[in-house]
Amino acid sequence: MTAKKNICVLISGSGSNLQALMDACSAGKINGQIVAVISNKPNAYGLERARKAAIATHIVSYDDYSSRAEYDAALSRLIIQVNADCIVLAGFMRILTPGFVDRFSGKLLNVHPSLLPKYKGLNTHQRAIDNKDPEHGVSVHFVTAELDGGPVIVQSRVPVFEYDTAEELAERVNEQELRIYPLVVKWFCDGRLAMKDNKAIFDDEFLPETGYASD
Ligand code: NHR
Ligand code: GAR
Repeated sequence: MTAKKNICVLISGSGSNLQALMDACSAGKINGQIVAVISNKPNAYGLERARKAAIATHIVSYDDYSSRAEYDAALSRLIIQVNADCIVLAGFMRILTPGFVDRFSGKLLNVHPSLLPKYKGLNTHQRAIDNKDPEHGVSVHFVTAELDGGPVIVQSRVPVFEYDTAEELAERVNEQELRIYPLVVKWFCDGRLAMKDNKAIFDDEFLPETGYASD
């Protein structure tokens, strides 16, 4: 068994994905430890969750920096300081600069609430409803400079029902997030995942564009 990987989680909100990761780490399901939780929002509920688990928390607020480059430089310093092997975006709402993304390339993961390449960006649930999509879902992907455009590792699908509200659909998607994100982080910490030529590699094989076939 190799040494535990150091995981740094970036959040902006409630932190349900963070909670699932903390639970999986403390249950020994992931060969890693969460060494820091960073939020851009001082009152994110996820910070409370981390404090309860005695995990170090940091707030890096936009308001304290005059440019995206300076903001990302502060974020980089923290990540280097905690010696992170893996940087997990879990509901983090701030677009990262290409410089930042390049520096940590292959170590940055994100959970995005859509079946990428559909619905990059925000308001994904409402867009799926408005388009009358029969299904929707979630993607875990490597982060690259192209927003929500990095290679997909795993997707999970949910049905969209006729009278769904965006909130109901988000809830259904979130249940899937809490299942697949810890699994992907486990794979990463086991050294089974990598990124090369803008493609995801799992157990030394390139994954298809929709990621690992989990259906
Ligand atoms: N950064 C890069 N370079 N590449 C990605 O793929 C990224 C990223 C940063 C965050 C998460 C993403 C999502 O899963 C993510 C992926 C925020 C926005 C956004 O528009 C878009 C996508 C994502 C996160 N943010 C606004 C901004 O100006 C702020 C919105 C707000 O504060 O509410 O940064 O969906
Ligand atoms: C998750 O549903 C995640 O997919 C989404 O925010 C939620 C965070 O929930 N991410 C984005 O919209 C990124 N732009 P959480 O804070 O409870 O983990």
